[in-house]
Amino acid sequence: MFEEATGDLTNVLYDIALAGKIISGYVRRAGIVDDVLGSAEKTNVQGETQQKLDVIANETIKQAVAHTGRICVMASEEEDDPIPCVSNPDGRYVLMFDPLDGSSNIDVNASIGTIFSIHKRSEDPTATALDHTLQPGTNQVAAGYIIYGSSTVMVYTAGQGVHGFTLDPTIGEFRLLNPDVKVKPSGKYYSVNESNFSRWSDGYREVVRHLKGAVGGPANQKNARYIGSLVADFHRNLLSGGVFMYPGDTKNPNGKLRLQYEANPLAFVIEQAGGRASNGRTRIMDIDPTELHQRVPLVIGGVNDVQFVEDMIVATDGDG
Ligand code: P6P
Repeated sequence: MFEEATGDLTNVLYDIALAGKIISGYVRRAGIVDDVLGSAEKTNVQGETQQKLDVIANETIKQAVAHTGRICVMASEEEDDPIPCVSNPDGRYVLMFDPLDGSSNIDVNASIGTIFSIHKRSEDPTATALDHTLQPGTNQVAAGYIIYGSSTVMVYTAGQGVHGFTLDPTIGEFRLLNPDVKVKPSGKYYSVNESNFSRWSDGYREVVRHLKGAVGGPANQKNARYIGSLVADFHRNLLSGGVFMYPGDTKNPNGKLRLQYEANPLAFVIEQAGGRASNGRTRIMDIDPTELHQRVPLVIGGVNDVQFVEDMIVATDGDG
């Protein structure tokens, strides 16, 4: 199933796939069985209200990998600090994840997803649990996501292309139905929350004016699609072509999305699919992280679409 990965890494991906099957089961039963929908009445480190499925997904992934001996440290969007896997502090890999991205869409039955990023442990013998997680995206050995939509699909890369597996519920296995996925250099969609327009830089405003055909005529015009669930917006653009943006703005200069377990894993996937990911100026995977939950502006999609956005930002806002 994961022929490009080798050794323990293959098994880590199987561990994540198992967690994905379990989470998929909960998502599919949400609303039918009690204690799955609605708020968990708790707030996470991001200051966001946790949904019950956030907590279920987070615990499911932790339980799937904590005692395998393959992971030395885990880090989750739902956890304040990195979690050392005490069962085997010498585990070769580090797993960072957003257990259920887009959870505000759970109760309205819109697609949601799990995003994961895998690094090798730091070679520094004095590395702390946090040190193992603060590695740049270029150090990732594998990354991907599981989207719980009309079907459950796992998309991953281990550095040899991007491969899509669809969960076949009749056999309870992920089947390779979409090998070697490539993103169009320029696609038909643009995805951004335009309600933030008034807080954007002039550069992002000019980009969106072109993408909606308000200036520049039909040359750069695209269809607007924004689900408000990163994994769903990304997956559509990966398969159909397009560009997703979550800019920084006057209220949130670094935007909303997190570098280590949202932007970096999707950046690895899009680059392996022939696309590009930046913060509007700098390649996402080249950014040296300073905090586990740090946020980063994100422009991600086909290489020509992302280049168009970057060129417009520099031309309008200057070299920054
Ligand atoms: P906004 C979901 O909460 C999420 O983290 C991403 O999945 C999504 O792309 C983004 O936030 C949506 O944020 O501010 O547009 O509602």
